[in-house]
Amino acid sequence: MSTERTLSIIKPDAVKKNVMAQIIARFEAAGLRVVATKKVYLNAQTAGEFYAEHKERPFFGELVGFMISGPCYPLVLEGNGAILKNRELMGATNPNKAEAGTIRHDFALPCTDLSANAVHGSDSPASAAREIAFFFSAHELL
Ligand code: FUP
Repeated sequence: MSTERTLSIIKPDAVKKNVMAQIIARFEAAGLRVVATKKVYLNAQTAGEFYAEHKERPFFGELVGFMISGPCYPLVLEGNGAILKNRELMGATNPNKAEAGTIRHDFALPCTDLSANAVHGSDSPASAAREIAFFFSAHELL
């Protein structure tokens, strides 16, 4: 496994629950380093652009509405095999199906709105590159 960078987002539900530090502690305990972060208020345009791949899906409107319901914190994580490691730490998309000990199980339950699943994580090297560049400029990543 090589050193990789991936994008995580601490989503508005986790920010509201005040569990950001606990989530970041999970990344650090797993050997991932926070290279950059910032507070972001997405709007309908930027949230729609970020999730453009889901534009035709029935949940798109709900997902965008949720992502603009409060601030979120995108994070660039770096470490050995960071993309897969982050996905494992997150757990299944649906928190009701996520294994105990994963972020989504531990911080997104009870969950009725699937969009409110605590974190986002890039799912491939191509997504990671696109998503990191979506939020961060080169000089923020030095
Ligand atoms: P994930 O990579 O696990 O975040 O999941 P996806 O990229 O498939 O989905 C992006 C977001 O859309 C998820 F965080 C939650 C939301 N979603 C729904 O609301 N309903 C669905 O059926 C699937 C995803």
